[in-house]
Amino acid sequence: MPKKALNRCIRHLVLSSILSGVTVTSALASPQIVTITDTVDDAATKGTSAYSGYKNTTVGPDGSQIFSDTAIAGQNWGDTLQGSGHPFDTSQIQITRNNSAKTITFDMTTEYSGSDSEAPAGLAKYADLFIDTNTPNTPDSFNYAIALGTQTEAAGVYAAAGTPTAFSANQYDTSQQLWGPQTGFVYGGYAARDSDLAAYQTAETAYTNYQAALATYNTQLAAYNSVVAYNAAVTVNNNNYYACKAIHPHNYNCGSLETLKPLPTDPTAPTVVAAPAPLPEIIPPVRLTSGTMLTDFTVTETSTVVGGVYTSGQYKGQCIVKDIDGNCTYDVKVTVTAASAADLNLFNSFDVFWGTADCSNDAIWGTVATRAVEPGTLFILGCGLLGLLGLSRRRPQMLRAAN
Ligand SMILES: [Ca+2]
Ligand SMILES: [Ca+2]
Ligand SMILES: [Ca+2]
Repeated sequence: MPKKALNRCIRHLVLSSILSGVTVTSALASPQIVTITDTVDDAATKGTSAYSGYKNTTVGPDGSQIFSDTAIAGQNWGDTLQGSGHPFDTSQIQITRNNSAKTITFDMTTEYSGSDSEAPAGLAKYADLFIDTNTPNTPDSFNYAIALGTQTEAAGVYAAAGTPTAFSANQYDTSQQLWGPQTGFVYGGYAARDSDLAAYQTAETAYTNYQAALATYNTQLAAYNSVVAYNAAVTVNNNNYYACKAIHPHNYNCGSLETLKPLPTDPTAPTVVAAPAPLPEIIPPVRLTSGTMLTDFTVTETSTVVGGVYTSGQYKGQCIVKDIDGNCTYDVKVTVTAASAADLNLFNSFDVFWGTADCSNDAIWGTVATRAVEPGTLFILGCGLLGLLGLSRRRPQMLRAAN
C-alpha cells in the first residue's frame, strides 16, 4: 500500500471513519427490516355492483372493524371483507433485506390460509405481490411483480415489458375481473389508503355542507328578491296614486295606497367549496398474467401457522394460537434470492401491494426503503481499517523516537 494513500486516508478523520466503518459493517452483516402495517381499505363489491349490505363485527389481528365507512355513495369501505369461516385479515408485511445472504423476504401476517374452501373449492389463492419503483409513495401502477407460483405465472420476479415500464391492465387480473361475474361473492373492488379516504370524506362533508348552505341561501335570496320586486311594484302604484291625487284632489278614483312589506335580511352567499377531487383508488391487481421473468432471481413461498399446530390429541392439526374470533394466523414468507447482492438494488426504494387473496379481500400497501451498499461507504470503511493499521504501525516508531 503506497504511503501517500495511507496518509490521505489518515487525513480523512481516522476516528470518525472508523466509527462509520463500524456502522457500515453492522449494516452489511445484519439484515435491514421494514414493517408495513395495514393502512389500506377496500370497497366491498358483489357481482357487478357495489355492495352495501355486508356488515360484520369480526375483529381481525390488527383490531380492525369491517366496512363501516361510507365515503363513496353506494360503496362500503373498510379494512377487511371477512365473515364467519372466511377470515382474510392481513395486518402487516415485514420486508427483510439481507445483502450477505442476497435475499429479500416478504413476510405477510394474515388470517387467510391461502386456499378458500368456498366453491369452486380452492379457487382463491394467495395473491401475487406487485412492486413499483417509479412512484414509491403513491399507490398507482406497478412495474414489477413477484409471482408466488400459485396463480397464473410461475414463481419469480417479473418486469413489465416495453415502455413506459408499468404493467398494462391486460398483464394482470384484478379482483373485479375474476369475481365480478360470480355474483354470489363479496370481494374488494377498489383499494385506497385510509389517509386518502379520510381526506376524501372531509372534502365530501365540506362539499355536502356547502351544497346545503347554497340551497338555503338560494331560498332566502328568492324570498328577499320577491319582497324587493313586490315593494317596487307597490312604490310604482303609490307614486301613481300621489300623481293622480295631485291632478285630481277630489272625487276621482285614483285607486288606493298599498303597504310596503318589511324587507328581510339580505342573505350572505356561502363561501364556495369545490366538489371533492376523485379518491385516489386503484382496482387491485391480484394475479399476474404476463411479463418478463428476471433470470437473476428465484422466488420461494412458504406458509406456516404462527404458534404451530397440535401434533396429537383431540385437537390434532388445529392451530395452538387463535385470535378472539377463533382464527389462526399464518406467516406467508416469500423469499426472493438474487444472483448477486447488487441485484437487490432493485429493491432500494419501492412500494408493494398485496391483495391477500385474488379477491383482494384485504388490501395492504406501503412504501419501502432499504439501504444499498454504496462504494463511498466502502471507501470510508477501507480508510478506517487502513487508519487503524497505520496507527498500529506508527506507534512503535513514535515510541522509539521518544526514547
Ligand atoms: Ca386492508
Ligand atoms: Ca387488515
Ligand atoms: Ca406507486
